[in-house]
Amino acid sequence: MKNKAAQPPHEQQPEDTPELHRLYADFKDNHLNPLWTQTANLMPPHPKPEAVAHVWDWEALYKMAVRSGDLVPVGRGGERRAIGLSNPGLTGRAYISPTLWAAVQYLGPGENAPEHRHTQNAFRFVIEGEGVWTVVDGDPVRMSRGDLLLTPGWKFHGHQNIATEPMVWLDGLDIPFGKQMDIGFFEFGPEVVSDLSTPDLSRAERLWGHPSIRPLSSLDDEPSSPLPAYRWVHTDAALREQLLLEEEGRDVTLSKGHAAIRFINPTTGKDVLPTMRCQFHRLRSGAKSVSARDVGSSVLQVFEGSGHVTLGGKRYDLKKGDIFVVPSWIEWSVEAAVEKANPYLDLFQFSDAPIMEKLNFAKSV
Ligand code: 1HN
Repeated sequence: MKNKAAQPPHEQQPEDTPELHRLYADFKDNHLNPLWTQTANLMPPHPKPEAVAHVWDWEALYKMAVRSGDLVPVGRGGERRAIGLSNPGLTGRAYISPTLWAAVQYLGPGENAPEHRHTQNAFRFVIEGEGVWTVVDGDPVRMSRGDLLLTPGWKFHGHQNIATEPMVWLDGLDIPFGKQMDIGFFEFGPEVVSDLSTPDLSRAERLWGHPSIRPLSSLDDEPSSPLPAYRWVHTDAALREQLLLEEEGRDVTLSKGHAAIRFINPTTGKDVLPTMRCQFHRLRSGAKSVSARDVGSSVLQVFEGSGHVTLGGKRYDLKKGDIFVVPSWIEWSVEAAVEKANPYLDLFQFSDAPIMEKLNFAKSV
């Protein structure tokens, strides 16, 4: 290799000769690929994601979900009427980031999504509507506005809508990560959900849904939360009280006017799922979050209110239901609009932070 001292090391390349061409052709024929032609790409000085920042408009998503409801049956084979959000930088794949899958799922009145199970972890977040029960390992779990519902890996799950209205919600899964790692197993369950009852609370919530209390019959740590539903009444109260305490002069918020919570697995105090972190943010009218930059990717959905997000220096308007992705190492912050109708900007967030932390790749500034 010629040593051109004036160039940075990663730009040093060999002299272009016929022998070199023959060597490269032999590499190709023998399924080899030399590092020196792609060092800068494989090892950039900081993360340079292929995924790009992007905002999806809820109104447009909702209308297309309704059209899918008219045209596409839900049942065995396709399994779910879920429309994946495809990052414009990850073309051809329904991946919102290299690790995360986000979709809007539509279930019409009276419809039933058959039971199945897979290794991949999943959750649902309900932006509006009611009348759907998701049956997780035989336990019917009510889905209502503002609720976070968990479907940890390998638990059977199906959904039924008993209402006269359709319901649309956000699905989050670790599908891209699982696909890259080749970890996936999948099995069909019953075509109709195994328990058609519609209790207000699932059995697992009756067992696990009491603040900081656990049953003595289950003292072992579990990798995923045994609590299948995190109810809006609790989320809302936790956020409201943070802001009230702040008003009373207590230093309990992330920054002025920015309340935030993490949903946790009651057996460990850690994240609800092994691969995904779920959090919720509330910004008081006019408040702005501290600018953040993290290794790993995040997806957020506006639950209520409006404002804007600054992603990599570009400003995007946000209104109810809009979904945006924050790729790795992209600087971002959100700001709540000053509007009469809504005193807050409420945002649901999920990320791959548990993966980054477990593998010791997490980094934030
Ligand atoms: C799945 O099981 C659901 O259960 C939603 O609602 C989306 C995307 C890919 C693979 C499985 C669900 C999914 C999924």
